[in-house]
Amino acid sequence: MKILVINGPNLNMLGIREPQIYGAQNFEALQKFIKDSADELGLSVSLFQSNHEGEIVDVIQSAYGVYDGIVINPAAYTHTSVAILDALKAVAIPTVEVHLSDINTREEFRKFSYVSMVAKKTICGLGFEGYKEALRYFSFEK
Ligand code: CA2
Repeated sequence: MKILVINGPNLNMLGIREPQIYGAQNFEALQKFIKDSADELGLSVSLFQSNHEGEIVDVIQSAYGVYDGIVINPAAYTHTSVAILDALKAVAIPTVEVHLSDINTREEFRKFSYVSMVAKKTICGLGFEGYKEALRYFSFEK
């Protein structure tokens, strides 16, 4: 199974501020955690991060016919991006949404997610572990 993991804006800044919300580890540590988790679960994984909505749309489009699943943390675009929702609908690749924090217990504006409208599953508030949980959705190893 080939899985594309997409991280949205500012996740590359992890670890520098707000450790009480997002944890103290940096983005490099997150990427290593995702790769190690994929190895353990017998999945092939590609990692992509961008701060730009259009680049995220482009990478979702180019996943068509190439990847079996998408794991996405759209970060702030979660709450605003019809374009990302439409791209996920267009490619119809099974998608699991992840958030490090529990978006349902934070500010009102974070409670709504466009991506949830298409995601098979949404995992919130588990920190790095949430990405492993999302990968598990695609794994036979479980
Ligand atoms: O909890 C999550 O994973 C989020 O997707 C993270 C986003 C936020 O906009 C979403 O509402 C929930 C933020 C990404 C990282 O933001 C940083 C903030 C301060 C320092 C470093 C990163």
